[in-house]
Amino acid sequence: MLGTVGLGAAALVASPWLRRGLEAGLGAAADKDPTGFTGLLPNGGGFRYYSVAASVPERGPADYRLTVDGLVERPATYDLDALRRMPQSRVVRDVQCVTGWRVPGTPFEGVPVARLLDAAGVRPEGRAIRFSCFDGTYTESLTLPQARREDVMVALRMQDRPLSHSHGGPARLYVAPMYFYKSAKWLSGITVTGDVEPGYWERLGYDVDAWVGRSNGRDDAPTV
Ligand SMILES: Nc1nc2c(c(=O)[nH]1)N[C@H]1C(S)=C(S)[C@@H](COP(=O)(O)O)O[C@H]1N2
Ligand SMILES: [Mo]
Repeated sequence: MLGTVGLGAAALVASPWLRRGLEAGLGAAADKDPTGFTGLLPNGGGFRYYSVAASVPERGPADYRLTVDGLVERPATYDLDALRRMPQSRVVRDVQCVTGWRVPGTPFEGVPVARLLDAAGVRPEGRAIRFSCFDGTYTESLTLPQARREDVMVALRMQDRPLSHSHGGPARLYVAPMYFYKSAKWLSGITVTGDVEPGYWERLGYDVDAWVGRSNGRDDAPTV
């Protein structure tokens, strides 16, 4: 298996798109890693803390809300209790950041995005999803078939604990088969759209279809 540093360096050399993204990211935040790395989490078990927003308000059971809207029959707003009452699924995979670091065998639990889309009733013209965040800045996107995968969820728990604020709690998107930048933290909105609208890092050159091992200039075997 390639070392994580080697993976990052290979991608940097291989992909002009990625290089452009890195340069743009560096311009936007010269004191940070290009994907928003601001420091190792204490006791983070290998996780790094990423946020492109300087500060993010804390939200909990009293004031957290997730809206599902856009091209749907029945727009809805969920609070944390409502999400917790829905059937939860559990996925255990390696977390893989596009810059190379990895956290093996990490359990995530939450509500599959497919369940929320079914509840809302996607209209025939709905083809993609835009995810938004209460940090006010970050966005992500998936095609409808990607969002409907069983390993794509609104995660409420990670490593058998409620998701902490620094990891995007109380609820983040978790897209198991893709690089971790797809897993938008502090999730506040799921909007069904007609076309894919590239997310925050994707406008800076990262791949929209961010399959682990098969995107961003990599052709190594998938790790999931
Ligand atoms: N809202 C938001 N979500 C985000 C990011 C971010 O900056 N803001 N960074 C992404 C990137 S690049 C990674 S690697 C992971 C990091 O998650 P962690 O902070 O829980 O380790 O979050 C992803 N989701
Ligand atoms: Mo990342």
